[in-house]
Amino acid sequence: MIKRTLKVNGVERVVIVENDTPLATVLRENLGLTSVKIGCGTGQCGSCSVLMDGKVKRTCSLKMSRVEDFTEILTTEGIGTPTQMHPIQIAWMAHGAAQCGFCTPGFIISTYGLILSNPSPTREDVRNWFQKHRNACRCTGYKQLVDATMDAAAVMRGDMKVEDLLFKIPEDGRIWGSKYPRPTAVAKVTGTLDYGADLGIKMPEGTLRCALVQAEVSHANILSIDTSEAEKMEGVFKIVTHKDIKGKNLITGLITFPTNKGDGWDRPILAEKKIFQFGDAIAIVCADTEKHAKAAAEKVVVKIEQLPEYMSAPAAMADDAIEIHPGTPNVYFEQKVAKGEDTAAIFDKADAVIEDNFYVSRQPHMPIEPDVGFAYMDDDGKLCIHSKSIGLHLHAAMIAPGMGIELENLIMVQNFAGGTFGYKFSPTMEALVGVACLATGKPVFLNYTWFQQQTYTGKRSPFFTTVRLAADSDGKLRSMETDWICDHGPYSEFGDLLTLRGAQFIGAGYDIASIRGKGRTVCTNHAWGSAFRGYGSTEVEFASEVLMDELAEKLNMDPFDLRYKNIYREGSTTPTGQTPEVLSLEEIFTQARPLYEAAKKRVAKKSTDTIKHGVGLALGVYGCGLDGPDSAGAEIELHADGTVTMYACWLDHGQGADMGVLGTAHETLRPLGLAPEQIHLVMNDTRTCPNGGPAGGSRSQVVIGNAIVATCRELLDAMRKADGKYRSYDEMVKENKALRYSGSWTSPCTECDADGQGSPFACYMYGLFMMEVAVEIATGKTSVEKATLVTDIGKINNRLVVDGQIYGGLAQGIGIALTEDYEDIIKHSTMVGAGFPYIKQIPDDMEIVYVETARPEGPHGASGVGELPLTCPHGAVINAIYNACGARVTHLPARPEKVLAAMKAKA
Ligand code: MCN
Ligand code: FES
Ligand code: FES
Repeated sequence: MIKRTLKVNGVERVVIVENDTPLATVLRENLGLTSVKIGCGTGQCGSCSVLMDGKVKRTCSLKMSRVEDFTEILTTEGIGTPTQMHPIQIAWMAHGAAQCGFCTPGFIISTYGLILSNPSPTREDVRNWFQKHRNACRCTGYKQLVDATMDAAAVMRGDMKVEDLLFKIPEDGRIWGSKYPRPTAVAKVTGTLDYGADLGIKMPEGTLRCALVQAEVSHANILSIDTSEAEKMEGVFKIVTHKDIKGKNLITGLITFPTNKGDGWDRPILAEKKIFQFGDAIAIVCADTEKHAKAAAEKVVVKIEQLPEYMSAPAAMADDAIEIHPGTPNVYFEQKVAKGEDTAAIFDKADAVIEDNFYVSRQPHMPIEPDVGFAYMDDDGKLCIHSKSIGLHLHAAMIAPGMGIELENLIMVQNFAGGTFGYKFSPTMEALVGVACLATGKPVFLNYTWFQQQTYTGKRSPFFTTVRLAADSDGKLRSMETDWICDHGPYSEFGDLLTLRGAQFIGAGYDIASIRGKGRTVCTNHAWGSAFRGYGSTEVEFASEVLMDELAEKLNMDPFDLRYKNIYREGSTTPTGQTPEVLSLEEIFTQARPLYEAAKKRVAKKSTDTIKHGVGLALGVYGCGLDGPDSAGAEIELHADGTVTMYACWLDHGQGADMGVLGTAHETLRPLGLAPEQIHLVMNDTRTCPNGGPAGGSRSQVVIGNAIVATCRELLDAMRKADGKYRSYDEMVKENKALRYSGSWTSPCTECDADGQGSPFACYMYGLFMMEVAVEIATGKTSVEKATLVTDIGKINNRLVVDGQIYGGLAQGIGIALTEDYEDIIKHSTMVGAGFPYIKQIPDDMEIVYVETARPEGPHGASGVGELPLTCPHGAVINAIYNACGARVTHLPARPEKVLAAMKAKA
């Protein structure tokens, strides 16, 4: 134990702590300064940054023994408060720089340190600073952070007025389509928003801290689990194993297609007989402190019989591979696509045929915030689980039978989430904390380390895709043949749905009358496949978009012209035979053409013998919704002061669900003339909010948005008088009118059939990506210098949000193209090891052009946006590399050695 006196945010504070406790933990747990976030925990993300004696320092691995007495420490709480914000915080809000907000306090402190040392930084100075201090952000693509820093510095120098950064409501009162800052922005920029780990440490006394006993191999039979030594360890309350679970001890994917050879009940909550992947949870140690829980977890002895580990689809498909789930073949689902005439005769007669095979890798989601959650029994005897879930009602149904609890006795709540990017479409720890709470009868709290986040949550499922295209000599596409394999890891949940995406999105955006193909879902022992932004489109559009460039070369056409010739026009249908809901690709290409011509000139001018520059294109299309009829509900209540409350489950990864609800409701309720702050939000709690469905498939703005419109209209209809004016609250009460209304919406869609044909989505998102790259000839090292997206996401609800969605998605596209992977379980278990893109890997020069075509089925004309920017940006990067240096990389990521090898192969 040591005593330290620290000068924290201007006040002397005494702490008595263990000398190996990290400063971050002391600031959070002893001093309650939870703006200091623990992300990676190993010095790689900057979310725990504070100023120490004026210098930016990461505190997660700084032991208290190394912190001197009277060190001056400044945290975000000490910079500004919600009622008195600092210009940096105001600038962060004005630029929409806090999405999930988890990295925000660390960035704000870092920015403060920068401006202290350099009051007039250039954009490059800012970028260098964030790079040097390892300030990592997974949501924003960094551009808005630099914009915010530049404005904050200008205000601090006196070159700009702080008022210029404050949002002003326009005269017509409309916030739809504006840059209104999201409702959670103030709490995010002041570090006062409580995430799961912040709530966890503030749980009542007696809350048990959990540590997992996890598999250290990827495939094995379990022979025995011995907890006897561990049970004797200090502070241990109980060690929960499969024996303590009252239910089926399985998580189900719920919806399994009828032709799926598995039944979907294949993921144990706690492993009993088999280990299916590295990290599988075997036991949960519940103890008084996290330290005690972890120490005891080390003492649990698990005896295993090692089985062959099938770490990729081809390995699991080999003739001699054993069934990973005995009784279910490793290839457990097939999806065909058959559109129009048979392809064989067309290919025989085609002027040009091109074929290639492609691999899109096991991209890790890498939110800065590791997975976290807790559970308790409430006073009504219901089990309440709080987590990062982006599908509360869905997850409740997936885990309740496994835990052995009736659905009506389970309440699910979403904590504010520090990014998920789709991994939380699958339940992760919900059932673990649930069974631990049921088995101990105590509140329990489980906080993953970043290593656990990386090794034991779902990943993007790698796809092996072969595409053949047949075209006329003038470039008109005639036919397409496809074959795709989805490596879905050991757990089947949604694997069939993901495989269907191959039928829906290979070749999307182009009018191809004849298509034949087949996809397969394969069980392997690598990380289980969970949703990842772009879900299927990222995996397969890469193949068709790179092949389009190969075809253009064969036909001696410009890749832009080849694409333009084939885009959806009057009479076109999608690969599933659906008529596109709007025809905006023509306009997108028209707007993109001059930008492309300018880019071609730019790269030609810049190329030298040692660094070659190139420009590449790729078309991205994705649907908004769950396949077929997709529904959501919402509720609204009118209050005595004339304000209203919207109740909605629009789950927030960090994308801006709060803004989504507010913007959509405010626009619909405009006849009432409410100010935005007169619309209160109650969100993301199954006890208080109706089922809005999961926040996947970029569906919320469209599907929940429409439910919100319907709900608000119910209220408006009830309030409207014969003369067209609206009743006050008092008049409503006097006339005995209800004060609470609900509404819902279901998309007018049909699911795809066995041939992959149908009209699965009411609204689509469209975009043409253009990437400009520089490739070092000696090393193959590629950097993206400019990213452009010309896009149609329908009418825009909030400009800060959609800009941020797009910059952030583009950054993840650059990541998957060049560096990101989770293949080597150990090497890729850290942010740096897995190729996390820091600011210098992402260009500051990002340009977005919006073509806002109103969607007939979209609320106020909006479509979705979330996944569009990650449909095919990587295709454009890869095409740009080829344009620069002739290296054709078809298997991602295009790390330098791969680019170099491709250059050599070409030579
Ligand atoms: N929006 C808008 N105007 C439009 C369309 C959308 O202003 N025309 C806004 C919406 O109000 C919402 C946001 O854009 O705030 C995204 O809307 P939408 O595309 O409907 O997507 P969801 O709200 O359903 O969000 C999910 C989507 C998905 S599937 C993933 S994965 C994802 C994403 O959004 N993960 C994210 N964006 C993310 N952003 C962050 N910061 N973190 C994640 O984990
Ligand atoms: Fe400290 Fe990541 S650098 S939590
Ligand atoms: Fe930076 Fe989410 S806003 S990590």
